[in-house]
Amino acid sequence: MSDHLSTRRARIAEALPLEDALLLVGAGEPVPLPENSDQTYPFRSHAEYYYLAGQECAGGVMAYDPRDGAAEGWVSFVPAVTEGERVWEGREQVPGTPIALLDGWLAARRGRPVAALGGKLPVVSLYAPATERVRESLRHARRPKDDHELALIRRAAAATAAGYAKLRELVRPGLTERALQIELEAEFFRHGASRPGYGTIVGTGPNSAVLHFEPSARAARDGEFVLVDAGAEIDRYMADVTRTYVAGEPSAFQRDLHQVVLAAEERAITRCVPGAEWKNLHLAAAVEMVAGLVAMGVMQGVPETLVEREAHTLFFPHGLGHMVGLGVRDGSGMYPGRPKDPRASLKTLRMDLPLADGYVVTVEPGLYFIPALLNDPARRTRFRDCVNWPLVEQHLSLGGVRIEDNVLVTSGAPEVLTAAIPKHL
Ligand SMILES: [Mn+2]
Repeated sequence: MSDHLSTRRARIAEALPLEDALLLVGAGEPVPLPENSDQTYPFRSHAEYYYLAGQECAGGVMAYDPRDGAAEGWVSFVPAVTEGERVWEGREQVPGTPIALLDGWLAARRGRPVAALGGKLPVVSLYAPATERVRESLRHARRPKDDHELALIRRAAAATAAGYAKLRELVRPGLTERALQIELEAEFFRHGASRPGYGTIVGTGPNSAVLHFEPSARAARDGEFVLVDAGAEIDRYMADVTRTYVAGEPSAFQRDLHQVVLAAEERAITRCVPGAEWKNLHLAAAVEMVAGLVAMGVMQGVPETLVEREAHTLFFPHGLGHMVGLGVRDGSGMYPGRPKDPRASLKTLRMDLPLADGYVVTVEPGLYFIPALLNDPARRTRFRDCVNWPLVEQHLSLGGVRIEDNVLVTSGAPEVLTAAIPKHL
């Protein structure tokens, strides 16, 4: 086993509130396709397992007994490779202890509580009351990225940058969302990606206001926004980047909207320092973007008040960002033990914690003209005085702008891991 894994396991063992409980972390099992063929959905081991095992292994189980010590107490149980897997998939035996020995390992520790994390385990009726607390502690302990993880994220960011460099040259009227996706992903692969980290988003025109849009055969028309949100993945680690372009010549309104989002993004990045509360960064970005919309004549009123009233969610209906790395929502959520903040202005925020050295977060403010929100009669009534509705009517098919970078929090200045990807229109 490599050094970084033993160091990581020992560190995690010290961080978990197991007391005398055993820990089992399952990789999970492949999920068969519904038609009951011999095919499965693409398999990825549960992130909690992958983090500790350092390998993909369907059916694998990491076991830990605190009585055996933080370094020595770990056993990696793996299933035996089958002949079918050797023949059809060219698989080889994953290194580890045969999973047949797991029963004996458990039997020798009978009566001890068991915290079961990761994917579903092949062992039934395991439950320790502390399991949720252990899971929360593991999630929290995984938040600062170690050097091995950072190296992978940097490689993923470099492959992502290569894709965006190619994409930027191609964006023009007449190119379809699918064509842009193909060129972007091909470049990811050429630069070492194992796959795209998540479903690539390419939205032209009104589609750029659909937060998770799947690329279609629609071609960009002259003067339309083209929003691209994609990232390369290498060994399960990924980048998550968004850029918004215009096919052809941008209008003054598009330039202003892009500039408002860009300014908010760059200011939010400078605030990514240890101890900064994520929700405060989110609120500051919301106030700045609302101020920008007021300056553009789209909203009216005092920015802080508009945000307190939740009016920003008409145009900025998501959170400022999330953690990224081993998966596209790696370790996000609440600081351990912290309840959900009830403020209306924070309703769209799913991460609430102070930043710390080694965290990697996305910073991704956006402003969109989303007909499903802006045509809603209840919102039109509630925010009657907050919005220049006739102006909004003119831009209902404009789409939207999002700009997203991945930021490493350090004890010094924040490091933008995706800085090589130009942001201007
Ligand atoms: Mn993204």
